[in-house]
Amino acid sequence: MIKLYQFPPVFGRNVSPFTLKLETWLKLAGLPYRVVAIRNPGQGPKGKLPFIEDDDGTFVADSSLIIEHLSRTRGIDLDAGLEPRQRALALALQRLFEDHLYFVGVWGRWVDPEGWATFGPALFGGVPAPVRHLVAPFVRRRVRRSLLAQGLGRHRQDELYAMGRADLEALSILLADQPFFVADRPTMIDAVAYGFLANLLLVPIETDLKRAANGLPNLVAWTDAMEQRFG
Ligand SMILES: N[C@@H](CCC(=O)N[C@@H](CS)C(=O)NCC(=O)O)C(=O)O
Repeated sequence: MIKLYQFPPVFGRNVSPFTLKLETWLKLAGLPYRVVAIRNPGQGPKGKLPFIEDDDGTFVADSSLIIEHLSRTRGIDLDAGLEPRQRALALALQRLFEDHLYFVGVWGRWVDPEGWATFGPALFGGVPAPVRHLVAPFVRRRVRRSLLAQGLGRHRQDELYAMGRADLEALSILLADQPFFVADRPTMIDAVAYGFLANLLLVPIETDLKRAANGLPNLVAWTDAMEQRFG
């Protein structure tokens, strides 16, 4: 069976958007898998989670490359039959989620004092006190440095959240009252969208970004409906 390496749950949930995307894709594809919880992404081939170990012992890292690998080796294509325009829209949306909105969400959890006040204790609460006081600020500083290197971490928080809000409003307009983002059935982009929107809306970390998402009723209803089916 496919072994899926990912972080242990926090708040009883999978709080990694990329890993939740992959789990949702696996459920949509009907592929059985076994979760192996690890805390250190450095154990993976690319230093990030998720990664998988396939039945033949092959390790594959990166949610999109894993989906490509599994689609090829299992002969599964969730996007079969999509028109070029639907595929193009799905790709543009995926880039919005993964290469932009993701980093605003990381800021909300790790840098924004309001988000960190809940996320920090939930993440590091199990670590014994003396070590926790060293490890939590160390990891937080590392994440902040990574956001600076990525570039979005150079903005003021109000500027950054305004960008995130614009992403969410665009998503809300594009989804409109459709049941799924680009087709009349769930496709890969819905796994992506659920991975990110569930992590914003259904995780108890309050930030201005989450409040902005909560102001968009169709995104909230869509995420709740996906949670009923795939949560
Ligand atoms: N492009 C990668 C991104 C994976 C990623 O950023 N994973 C995060 C968790 S959501 C991670 O491992 N972060 C830990 C770190 O960077 O040390 C994918 O699609 O899998």
